[in-house]
Amino acid sequence: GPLEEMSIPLFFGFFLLSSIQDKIRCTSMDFLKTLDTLEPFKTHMTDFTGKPDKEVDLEQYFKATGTLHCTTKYCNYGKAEGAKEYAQKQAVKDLYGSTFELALGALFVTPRTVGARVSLTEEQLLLWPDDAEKEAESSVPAAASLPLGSRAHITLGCAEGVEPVQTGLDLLDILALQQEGQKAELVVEMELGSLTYYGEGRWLLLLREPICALACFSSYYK
Ligand code: ACK
Repeated sequence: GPLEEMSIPLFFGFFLLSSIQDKIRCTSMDFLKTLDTLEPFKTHMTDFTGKPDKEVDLEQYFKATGTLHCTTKYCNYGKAEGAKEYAQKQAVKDLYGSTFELALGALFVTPRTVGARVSLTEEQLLLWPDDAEKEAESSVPAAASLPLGSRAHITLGCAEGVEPVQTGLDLLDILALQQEGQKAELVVEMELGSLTYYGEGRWLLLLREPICALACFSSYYK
């Protein structure tokens, strides 16, 4: 009945504890600030501006998107495909409210989004829907051939007019290029790690030291 549908949230996910949210926001800002000053980034600035000789301030370019989290299942209050089944999964019920250590292995930037890649553990993958990658196929054709959990991310910011769902698609797009073995156009060593350019404004920073973030598996209702 309608009451039952009401109890399904907008989405399930890992919600970062507030102290680590601040730390990650700072790291992300530092990264954007540094990226903005790098010659190789400036060379490809038109990916972001669309016009030559125009500068972009990445810190202003991306708008914050609220509380930092890693979505496991977007449910849209039960209207999304597989939402009810997910809410009833044993692992979801058993692990609801538990705290996990998320490993953030990379940061990535595109003209649409900035985000962090999350590398899920075996246990965390129990909470990952089987079709999360396949669902992205219409946007990223190679998505279904990527390993389970490839889409796991934290949205750190979106360009004007871009929805946060885009961040996971941008990540899959970059991982698909990596899998195809497309030679990266460029690699720059930074203090935080090595930065790779994949063309069309797509940059991925592989962190030298992954960021470990405590997060609570829970759900969000607007
Ligand atoms: O940044 P995100 O992972 O992208 O967190 C938000 C959250 O749900 C609330 O909007 C994500 N989201 C929105 N629509 C979808 C969708 N169709 N598939 C997967 N995730 C989605 C969004």
